[in-house]
Amino acid sequence: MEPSVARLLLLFPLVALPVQLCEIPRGSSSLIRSLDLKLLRLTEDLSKEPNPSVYVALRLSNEHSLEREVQYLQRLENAFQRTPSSSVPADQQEQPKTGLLALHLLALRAACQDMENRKGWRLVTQLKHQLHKEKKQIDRESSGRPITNYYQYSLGVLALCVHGKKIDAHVLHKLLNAEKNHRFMHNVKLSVDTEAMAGLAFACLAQTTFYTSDLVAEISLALQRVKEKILQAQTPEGAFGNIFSSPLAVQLLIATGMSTKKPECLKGMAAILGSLEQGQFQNPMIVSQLLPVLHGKSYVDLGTMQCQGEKDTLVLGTSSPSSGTVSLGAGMITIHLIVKRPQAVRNCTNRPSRCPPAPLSWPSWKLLRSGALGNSHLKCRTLCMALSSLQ
Ligand code: B12
Repeated sequence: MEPSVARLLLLFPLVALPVQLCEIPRGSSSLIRSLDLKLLRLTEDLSKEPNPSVYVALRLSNEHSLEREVQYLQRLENAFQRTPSSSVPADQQEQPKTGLLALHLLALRAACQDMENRKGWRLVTQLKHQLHKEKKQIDRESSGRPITNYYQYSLGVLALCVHGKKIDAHVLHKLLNAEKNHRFMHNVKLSVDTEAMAGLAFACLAQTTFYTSDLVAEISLALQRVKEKILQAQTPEGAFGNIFSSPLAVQLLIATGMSTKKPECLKGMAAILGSLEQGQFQNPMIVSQLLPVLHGKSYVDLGTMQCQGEKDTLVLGTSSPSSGTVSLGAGMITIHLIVKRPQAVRNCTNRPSRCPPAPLSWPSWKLLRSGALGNSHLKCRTLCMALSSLQ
């Protein structure tokens, strides 16, 4: 067979892809919006280091708070520049780790920043250099491990790929070999997160035109295998691996254009949404891996981001009625709390430190069962939680 035909056949599932993606069920829009707001609220917390992953998630969302996003990007840039100490000579400074550097580059792509300047070239060169060091370490180690881990190695490849940068074939071969030789482990178990991140890198690479047909064929086969391993890792409850690896796993399914009609996809999304409603997603890193999924996107979509015509409609605070909606299973109720004699609220707001933070999605059944809507002896704690979950 002609090499070009073989290449086309291997790429076919990807070419045919973005028609029907692994979608989320209709009627989840309030749940998605509350997750959007949850991440947006994180950007307000000046006591925490800004997280590039949170920024990427907000940028991949269908709704934005553009001014806040610009401010957060500025904070990210400042924090990133601070990483190496200015009191240490440049050649002795510790470089940011592969994963952090990669996430920073993903954030810059999510902002559609021009990389054709000294700052851009420096960052890209730095990441290429870092990946070379990782590759050398794999050669050196009998166990074939990189300096950080294969998750970060994959993030590095993905970041260069979405910026349209060509990556050294040797660097790619190390990742391909690791996938083939089942090296993506987390402790002693298969790391579905790492499989998914490597898969996202392969999905991006398979769309580029830099590489030889042999390498593209290897990449496409690796992508198919990763997808199969992820599907095989699905539990009877629907999670891929565990519930925390499921967001990245579904990103991978989205990136490979998996059909909505596939039961694996429907079951996976149902498990994710169920866990979300139960407030199981609390780790901001995982929440930021989940949000793109809820908008039907994956990190591979960063490669084609245009940053134009974005909806600047995400507003924090209680003033917007839609921000006060709480979803309950498949249906949805809207609760407007009107407190006429706000003694309990005064008690809460006078001592904000006593207000416990509400879990990510404080389920509305708790709100209802607590009697928050009819009980005149409403307790401070209940009201605080109810109000903060509605913000
Ligand atoms: C690699 C990895 C590890 C490595 C990290 C060190 C190394 N040599 O690379 C090791 C093996 C040590 C590890 C340990 C654990 N991990 Co881990 N880990 C990951 C993985 C696959 C990638 C993290 C990464 O490199 N990110 C890229 C860099 C740039 O981002 P980062 O924020 O700097 O990453 C750091 C943190 O993520 C931290 N870290 C790693 N695991 C965990 C877990 C928790 C709860 C926290 C707070 C931090 C943390 O270490 C990373 C490297 O410095 C993620 C998968 C994912 N989806 O994120 C799971 C993941 C984050 N880990 C998880 C878990 C459960 C654990 C352990 C509790 C496992 C255990 N039973 O011992 C421990 C806890 C470690 C801790 N710090 O508290 C869960 C977290 C689930 C949750 N509740 O949110 C994840 C999502 C995997 C999963 N699907 O279950 N982990």
